[in-house]
Amino acid sequence: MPPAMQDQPQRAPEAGAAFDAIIVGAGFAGMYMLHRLRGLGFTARVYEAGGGVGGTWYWNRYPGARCDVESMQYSFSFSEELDQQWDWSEKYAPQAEILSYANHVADRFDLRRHILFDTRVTAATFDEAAKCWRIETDRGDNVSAKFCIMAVGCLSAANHVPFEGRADFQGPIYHTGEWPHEGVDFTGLRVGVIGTGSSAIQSIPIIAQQASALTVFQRTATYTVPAWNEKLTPEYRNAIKADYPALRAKARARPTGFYFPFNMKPALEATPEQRTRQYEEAWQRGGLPFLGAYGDLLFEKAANDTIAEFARDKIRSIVKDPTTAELLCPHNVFGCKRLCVDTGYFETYNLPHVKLVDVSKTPIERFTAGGIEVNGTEYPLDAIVCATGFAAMTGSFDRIAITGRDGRTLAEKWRAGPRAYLGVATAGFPNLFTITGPGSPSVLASMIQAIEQHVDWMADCMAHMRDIGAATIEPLQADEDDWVEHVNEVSKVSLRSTCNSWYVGANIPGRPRVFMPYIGGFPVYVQKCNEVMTNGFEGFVMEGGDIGNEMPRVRLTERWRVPLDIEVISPAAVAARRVPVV
Ligand code: N01
Repeated sequence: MPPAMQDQPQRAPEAGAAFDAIIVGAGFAGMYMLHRLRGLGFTARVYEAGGGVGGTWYWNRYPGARCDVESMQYSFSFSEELDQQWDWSEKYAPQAEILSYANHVADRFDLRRHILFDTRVTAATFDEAAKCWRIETDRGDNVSAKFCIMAVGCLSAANHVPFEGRADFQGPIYHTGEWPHEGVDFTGLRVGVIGTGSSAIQSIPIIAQQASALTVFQRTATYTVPAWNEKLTPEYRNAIKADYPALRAKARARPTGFYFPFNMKPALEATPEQRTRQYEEAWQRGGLPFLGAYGDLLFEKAANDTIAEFARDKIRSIVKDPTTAELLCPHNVFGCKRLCVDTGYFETYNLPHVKLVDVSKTPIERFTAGGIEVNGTEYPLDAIVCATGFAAMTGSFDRIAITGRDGRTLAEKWRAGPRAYLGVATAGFPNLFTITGPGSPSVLASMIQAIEQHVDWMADCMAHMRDIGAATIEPLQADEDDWVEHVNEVSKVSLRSTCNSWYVGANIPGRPRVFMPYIGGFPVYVQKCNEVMTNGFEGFVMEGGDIGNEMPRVRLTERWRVPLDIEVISPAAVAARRVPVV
């Protein structure tokens, strides 16, 4: 059972209350939405399944959890005072510090009194007669609101693989995304880790320091780049704070929504020696910006092959046992699955008590009372860590019974893959907003920037509806279809669409294969959202107001009107300029 659910404080269910908005989730998205709506004079209630704010950073407390976007950019940008007063201690902040930041934001902006914790929304139903959403929770709450805002996160629904014999295992089984709050001491234990994605790669080196034996079950080898994490000096922080808005503006003009230097030149025009030098320099800088070594890496397979081979050579040079090294060498497209960022991951396999088990051809057969069985061999274990990821992008929606017009459920509508206009709303579900929803840059941009841009746009939209007395807004089916088609088309220009990643839902059997985030680049997307708004919410239909007489007053969205840096990216498409989206 997830930790926060064990000890829920008693409270009477809330019945019959009516709000302007219900917000589902109190991660960074829910908190910022609440802040904006309160600022505009709307009433709002937030329901949060966890016992505190922070979302991803509340749940993912596994050893070594930290951000892979640099801390100075992985933070809210809406408050210059907050930017100036908060000090990040490391280049990549650890989970505990990011959670402290979330708590600081909640206190500083007086958010908590509008949030009900330890409460999971179970159903949201659109009432066509009253033109409002009726919301139910697992604590018996039954309330209504004009708007229902899903701030449920892109990577929040843990993937609990139904391994045979799971119940037989006598030791504890953990999932990295639902880590016990009191922490886990693996000292002297034989530990098994299933998976080699970002969560595994961060936790394996730390677990190996405690465990007496560590067995890693790998289905797909992973590319990972060293973080070279370090303490931030006051001089470094002050240099950024001296002109923080400039860094924020540069970040917004980038396809990723965060700033790092990248080289537009194609890898294929460089000599092998030049490439090696370039990759080595980029490797020494480390982190996700490694993918910015050349401009064509995610567009040309031959270019990608060169960086992939460089990365494999790195693995071979670090891992001493040649058989283990070869097993750790990925052979898929570099950066196709989300690139990982590590501290001492490959080095961990040089430790005598760490073993790698390949489950790519012979999958995990079953859990037994004393371990895990693969290909007829039992690996004895005292504890198992499932670093098996999430039902990405749509998994959190699946956990709520969402019913729109004519009794149609979102689950039915999204059965063959999610469909949403701009990733913010979906036809047939009036006044339902989806922060960083499928079809928006979301996980391909720096999440907090993507969240802020969505929230500002949605808050402006809601304020405009109030200005003109509109009762509902929802996308037109044709515009939604065009956008979904565009998201799909753009994804094809990137090699990213070619492998079995969670971006396409392929990490979980039975999910439809659809490239879910928008890969066209953050500024291109922002420009589209801005145009839609200034054209009077083009592609949406509003009901019940003095529609057409008053153009939207752009309030919060104004700060996202960053001129596109055409040296870096043109509105035509990322594909045309071959700009990396890491
Ligand atoms: O999950 P994943 P994650 N048998 O899906 C394996 C973000 N994040 O939690 O690749 C055996 O990447 C699966 O194998 P395969 C980040 O965006 C960020 O690690 O499907 N293995 C894979 O190796 C990241 O991408 C940060 O073949 C099985 C692993 O489990 C996203 O969250 C930190 C299996 C799952 O990897 C998700 O990362 C952490 C099975 N039946 C996470 N089923 C930072 O900011 C699955 N696997 C640094």
